[in-house]
Amino acid sequence: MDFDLSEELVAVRDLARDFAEKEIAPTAAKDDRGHTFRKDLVLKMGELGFYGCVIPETYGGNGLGFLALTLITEEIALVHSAMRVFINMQVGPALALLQFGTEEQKKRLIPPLIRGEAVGCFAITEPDAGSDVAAMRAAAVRKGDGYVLKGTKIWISNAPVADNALIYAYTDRSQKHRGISAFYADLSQPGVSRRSLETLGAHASPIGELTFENFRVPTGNLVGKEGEGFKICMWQLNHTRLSCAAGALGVARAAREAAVSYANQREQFGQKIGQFQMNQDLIAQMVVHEEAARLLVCRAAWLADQKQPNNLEVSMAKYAAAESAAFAADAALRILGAYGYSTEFPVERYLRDAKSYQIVEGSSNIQKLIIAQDALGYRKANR
Ligand code: GRA
Repeated sequence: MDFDLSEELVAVRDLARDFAEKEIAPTAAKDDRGHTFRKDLVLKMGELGFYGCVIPETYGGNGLGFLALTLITEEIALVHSAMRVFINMQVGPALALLQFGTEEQKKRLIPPLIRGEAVGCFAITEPDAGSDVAAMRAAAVRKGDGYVLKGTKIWISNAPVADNALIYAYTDRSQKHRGISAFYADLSQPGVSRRSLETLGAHASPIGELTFENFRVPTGNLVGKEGEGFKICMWQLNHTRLSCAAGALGVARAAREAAVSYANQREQFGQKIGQFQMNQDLIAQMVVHEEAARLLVCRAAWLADQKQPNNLEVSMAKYAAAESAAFAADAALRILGAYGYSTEFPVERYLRDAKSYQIVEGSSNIQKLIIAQDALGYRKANR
């Protein structure tokens, strides 16, 4: 076992760190307050090859791998968590196309995603279908050389700004989850309406609703076969969950660093507040939860790079990292007191952003369900 990163991975991590410090940090607070969509940063991350890590060179990627992608995601989220969401919105659809698309689709659709030119998103969740994906109601009916889609998707990251979307909809409801299909759609076509939504955190990551009414998707944009949508969705989520876990690590680290720095400066009752054991208790827990989560993220990413099944490991990593981010941000706020609660410091943003990780890409409860059912022998997570 080797815990050292290769020179190549260190270089990738340092590139992402440098980019985040120079290009994201200076306006992070302003972008958060202004709910600003930074298309320029989406493009720059594309130029730097961040979305191409898990895509082969043939389709515009660089093939550096999943470990590289998690290192990049952590560095971006450390500085501004909302900015790492763009990674998943570009990489999630690109990966689904890479795994399930035709050669023609891969050549046509992956490179613009990887360059950041076509802003992507994926549309799974509906008003009555969150954790229970198969409860979705969106339906696609075959008509001539295309499909006509109808339905509403909600809480879709990038919905207000995306050029394209990977949409999941039923083509045959009688087949239950085996009747769901996946479509890669051009959102500039008629039949789409969008509504922006506001959330507690991740303000610079636009989110909203997509409603489809008489929305045509050509047959050439069906991804995989009819009825393969649920499988594609689960496969895709397994990969975007991993990047999401790495994002949570970034927030956990940001909160821990802010807490340690403050505890080493702030004096009360004649000594640095780091000297108080109640604060040491919080800091010790932050350090251990974050480091344990990082090892789980690294193992899950390493397995992906070895092309080994890793659903169980991804669920463990996502659960541990999301909880560690939420714990660390809450603890940092306690340590910083009024300064933590103040909008003049970033800790309140860390707390708002951290909470998202317990919900998105499969809630903490869904990850626990996957882990426990595997442990109990009810349902194998790695299949
Ligand atoms: O029997 P079968 O051949 O039909 O196959 C079953 C199973 O083997 C079928 O699906 C297959 N399957 C999988 N195949 C490959 C299940 N899981 C996988 C997998 N990982 N890989 C049905 O299986 P089932 O277990 O009976 O399904 P279920 O009980 O309906 O659902 C399982 C589960 C609850 C885990 C699933 O629905 C789930 O993961 N729900 C969470 C949904 C979720 O994560 N939503 C995320 C929304 S997108 C988002 O949050 C964007 C955020 C962006 C960002 O911030 O990054």
